[in-house]
Amino acid sequence: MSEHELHGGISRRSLIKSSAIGSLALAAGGLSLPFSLRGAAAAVQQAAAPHDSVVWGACSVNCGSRCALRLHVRDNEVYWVETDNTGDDVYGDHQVRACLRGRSIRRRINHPERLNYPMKRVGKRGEGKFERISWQEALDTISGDLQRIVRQYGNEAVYINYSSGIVGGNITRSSPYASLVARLMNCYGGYLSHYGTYSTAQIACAMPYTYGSNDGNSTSDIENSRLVVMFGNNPAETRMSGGGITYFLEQARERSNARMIVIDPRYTDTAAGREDEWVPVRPGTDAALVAGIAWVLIDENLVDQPFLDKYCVGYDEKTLPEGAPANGHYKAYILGQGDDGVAKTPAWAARITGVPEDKIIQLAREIGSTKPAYICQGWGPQRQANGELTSRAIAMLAILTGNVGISGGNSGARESTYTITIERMPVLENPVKTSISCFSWTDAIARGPEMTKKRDGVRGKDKLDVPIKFIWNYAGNTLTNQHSDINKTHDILQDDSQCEMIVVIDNFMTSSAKYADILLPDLMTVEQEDIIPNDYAGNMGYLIFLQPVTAPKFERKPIYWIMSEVAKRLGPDVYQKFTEGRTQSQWLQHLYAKMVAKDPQLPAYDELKAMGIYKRKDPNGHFVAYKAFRDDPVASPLKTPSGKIEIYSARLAQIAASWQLEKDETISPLPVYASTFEGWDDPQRRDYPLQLFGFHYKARTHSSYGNIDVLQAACRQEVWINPADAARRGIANGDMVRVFNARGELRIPAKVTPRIMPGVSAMGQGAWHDASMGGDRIDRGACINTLTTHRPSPLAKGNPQHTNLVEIEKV
Ligand SMILES: Nc1nc2c(c(=O)[nH]1)N[C@H]1C(S)=C(S)[C@@H](COP(=O)(O)OP(=O)(O)OC[C@H]3O[C@@H](n4cnc5c(=O)[nH]c(N)nc54)[C@H](O)[C@@H]3O)O[C@H]1N2
Ligand SMILES: Nc1nc2c(c(=O)[nH]1)N[C@H]1C(S)=C(S)[C@@H](COP(=O)(O)OP(=O)(O)OC[C@H]3O[C@@H](n4cnc5c(=O)[nH]c(N)nc54)[C@H](O)[C@@H]3O)O[C@H]1N2
Ligand code: SF4
Ligand SMILES: [Mo]
Repeated sequence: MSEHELHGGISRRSLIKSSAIGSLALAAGGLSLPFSLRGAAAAVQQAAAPHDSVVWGACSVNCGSRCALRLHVRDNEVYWVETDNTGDDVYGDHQVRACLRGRSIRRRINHPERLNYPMKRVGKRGEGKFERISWQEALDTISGDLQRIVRQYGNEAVYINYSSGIVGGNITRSSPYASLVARLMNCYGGYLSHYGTYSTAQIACAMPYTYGSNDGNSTSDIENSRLVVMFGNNPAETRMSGGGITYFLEQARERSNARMIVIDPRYTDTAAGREDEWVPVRPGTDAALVAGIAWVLIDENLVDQPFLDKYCVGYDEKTLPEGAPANGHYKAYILGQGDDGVAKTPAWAARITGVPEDKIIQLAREIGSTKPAYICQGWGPQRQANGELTSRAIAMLAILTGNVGISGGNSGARESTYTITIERMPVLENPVKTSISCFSWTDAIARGPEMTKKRDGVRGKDKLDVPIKFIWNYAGNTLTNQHSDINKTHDILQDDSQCEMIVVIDNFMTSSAKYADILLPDLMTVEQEDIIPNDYAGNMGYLIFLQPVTAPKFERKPIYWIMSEVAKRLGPDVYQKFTEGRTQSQWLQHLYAKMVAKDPQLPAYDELKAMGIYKRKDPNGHFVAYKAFRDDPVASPLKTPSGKIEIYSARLAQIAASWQLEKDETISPLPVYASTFEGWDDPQRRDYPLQLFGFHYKARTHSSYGNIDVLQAACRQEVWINPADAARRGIANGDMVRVFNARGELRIPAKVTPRIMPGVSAMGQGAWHDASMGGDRIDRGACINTLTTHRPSPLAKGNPQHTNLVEIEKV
């Protein structure tokens, strides 16, 4: 069920005034009737009860949105959930309405499988056998082991694993380098940190070589566009909040009448009848498509030559930097006058991408002649093994056509957003300067001291000195479920002579939690006081003031308390430095006071508390990326070494020449197309003929909400396969199939559909891994990371989790 289906049949006006029944029907949209009727009757009864209260909360999982919730509470229980009811229907002052997941949050809060007590592991690590212990014992064990490991191996042996369970506000926040765990470790000598994220490793690393940063125009600016071109971008599913992105796409397009072209191996929910054209492309080949389009743009004189001359480096000979080879410019690469001597004609591109030659020519003519054009990419294309090259290549379309830095145009990156000031709990400085890529921590356990700067991307040092011995895992499921190659990860983690201590702090017994030595039950964000800002929301920013929805239950504790208690055990100076003598609530007031000092327009603390949500429209209209540079490139240069757009990057040339790479890995100063391991042309396709990737799915936010029965029923876990591929294998829609490669096997029903191109398969990522690890290891939960690789991408050393080859057979 897409958000649009969810809102189907109920006008926006009636929603604002809706009673509990109205929004119940809305939340239950797509579910069976008896369920919603029963629920509605109960809601009416309870709504009349005199001692109910409505508490403001927010859904703070990492979906790139952030939604306001109004939680109805009675007898210390959440029994009903509504969403924002303030504001208008007009974008810029709209209601920030929760999606199907946020509306089901009471099922998470009250889930029978929530963690209630501290526990310690009793079986082998990963077996999931635990015994209840006291907080005293849990905290003593953690601090004792931490002290021992720091003494024995140094602070570099302590790692805070990537996690994104709470994209929170001032206090509750799980981002590893911004969380209270990081603050604690920085008070105690520091920790081995990481760079990059599982979300954007490749694009966030690569785009700055071109632009100095990775910015895009705000989606709301589409009202000034004539054409929208989306590469692997599916906001209808990945930005589901009423906060804005999808609606801006809708409303802004209504206003501007812009055509929309969706370039994606799947016919996405974002297309779903809204698109003017769907162009299916083989995963990992967008850069070849761009090169084919560029060839036509050059051949037919459709490039913006004055823009390229004035703002860019390396398009042709004229602006090629000193030291670059004479034929090293982009134009030579496209026309076949570069090193490879291959002209990137539409015929060449068609063979690689699967997009027909005449379609490539038609796309080039349309993109080259319709201005302004909002050319953007989601993060699917960059989550491939050659994603660094792909992300910069897609930006080339915006650059060649001069769409950068203007209203209605875009840089080729994903959307930017307007946000209001937020002052977060300061994490202090990490005394340890060494870092690894967020994806390479399993390597750092297994072969840490072998990892080097030039082969493995170690930063701050030429090589690691010690392996990881202690892991903090707070609000994350990337120990297993969300990290790659679960079977291999299991083998590394199960050996507790390697990593000696794993602390997991979560709300549920997740796949990762099963690998804890000490497992701690955290309060959820809605059970604590905090102020949370919007994530991606177009041109309206907002703050939500959450109040604890119920009193803490069982022995669940807030993270501030947990970390303060560990600090206490590490010494009075650590405790003092960590708390600065403030309680959680005093910290919140202190940080809010700083926000008001920076931004006097903000409401007073108590006023905000009463309002629940505070909204503000972007006073500048829309965000236009690199506008200052476009207006005056001399006064406002980019953050690249030349200050210009670097189509040819001398820094990348230097890295390419000095790093140790494998034969099938490419780093290039130009945004070229390069084939890669496990791509469409890998010889392994003989055994594993289907490309496979895991898209971000409406059923869950990664694994969060993955254990909610109504969501599982509404959005099933299934593998998409084209009818041609299915027929060849005797697979019918709904058949149970095995999906496998050399790394593992999972079981899942098939969705036979022309919505995916032949040769390619896909499933929602984030399903809960469910296998007998001591037995056959077949994953009946259908978590795609049973099949993905630990091998990182060449430049960012990031997660190429969308690059996989598999075979599918009927069970
Ligand atoms: N194959 C494949 N793998 C992927 C991806 C992919 O596309 N394909 N995507 C990657 C991306 S982009 C990301 S961002 C990562 C995300 O990976 P994770 O950051 O691991 O995200 P979640 O799976 O949502 O796990 C969040 C955890 O936080 C917990 N949590 C939620 N709220 C709270 C709270 O209030 N307190 C505490 N203590 N815990 C809480 C949840 O129970 C859950 O265990 O996955 C990556 N993995
Ligand atoms: N409902 C929901 N929303 C989410 C999340 C979630 O788990 N669930 N996760 C959130 C997070 S943390 C993140 S990082 C974002 C992720 O946002 P994205 O990374 O953009 O999401 P994906 O679904 O991985 O990829 C987007 C699209 O790229 C397509 N694609 C895959 N490979 C290629 C390729 O090689 N070329 C082209 N052209 N297209 C390709 C996929 O079919 C998909 O439609 O989403 C956020 N929003
Ligand atoms: S999952 Fe995301 S879009 Fe859905 S309610 Fe939560 S924050 Fe909003
Ligand atoms: Mo992400």
